[in-house]
Amino acid sequence: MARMEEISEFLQKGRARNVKQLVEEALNEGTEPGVILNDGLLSGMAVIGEKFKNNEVFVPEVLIAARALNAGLDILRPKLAESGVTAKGVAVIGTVKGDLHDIGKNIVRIMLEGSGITPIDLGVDIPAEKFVDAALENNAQLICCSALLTTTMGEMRRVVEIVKERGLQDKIKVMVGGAPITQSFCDSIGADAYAPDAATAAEAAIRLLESL
Ligand code: B1M
Repeated sequence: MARMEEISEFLQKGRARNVKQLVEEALNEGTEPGVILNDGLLSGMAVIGEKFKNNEVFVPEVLIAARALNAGLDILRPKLAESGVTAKGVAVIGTVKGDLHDIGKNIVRIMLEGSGITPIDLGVDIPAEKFVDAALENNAQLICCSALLTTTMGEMRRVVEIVKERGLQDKIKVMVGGAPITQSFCDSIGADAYAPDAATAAEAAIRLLESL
């Protein structure tokens, strides 16, 4: 257990090399990959997520912790696949059509991955149809749309409409976020969840997956 705490601590400090080494050592000692994932890597990322939400750490610290998370995940991924540990779900994520802002979207993606969800990152300037097509192609249960411009947030309405037009609303949930987005905008377009920040987005994503 001390080893898991060490992994969590080093991840929070963004010490990628130490995280990688400790994950290798834990595997060599026979620790289950799922335990390393949940009690080491994801528990460390959860602490960062909570601190980010409370303004105790900022974007650079999150990105550095994410690099350490990825260093550990690189070692763990093949072992997780072998041991049958499955992700909590799959989410396609992107910034909507006409919008090139991706810093916040990238942090949300990191937090989703840090919560055990597999993110499929579509990038920026993504038309509504592409979100839905990509969700179907990747068997995703969640579509995550980010927008930073008041002029582009309308594209999110179109995503929700297409999900409904194709009768997918019981299989695919839509979450929206980004600086101009509010809960009342989310309600007005009929999206399933709004989150004001990346840590809340990861919590909301888990709740949406559990609701399916
Ligand atoms: Co732009 N820009 N920008 N910009 N830019 C804003 C958004 C703006 C508010 C600045 C201003 O005028 N004060 C303004 C929008 C005004 C409006 O629409 N009301 C603006 C504008 C006007 C523009 C251009 C039109 C400027 C121009 O060319 N005349 C242009 C548009 C280009 C385009 O997209 N088509 C433009 C361009 C750019 C840059 C390329 C220079 C750069 C983007 C670089 C990049 O992203 N790779 C840029 C930047 C950096 C900003 C500001 C300064 C910072 C945005 C940011 O990254 N914040 C921004 C001003 C501001 O917000 N203070 C501004 C940090 C990031 C961590 O926060 O993205 O909010 P944020 O994400 C948060 C939450 O919102 C939430 O979680 C994140 C982490 O907690 N969240 C989600 C985000 N997505 C979520 C999804 C979820 C849930 C939560 O669920 C799915």
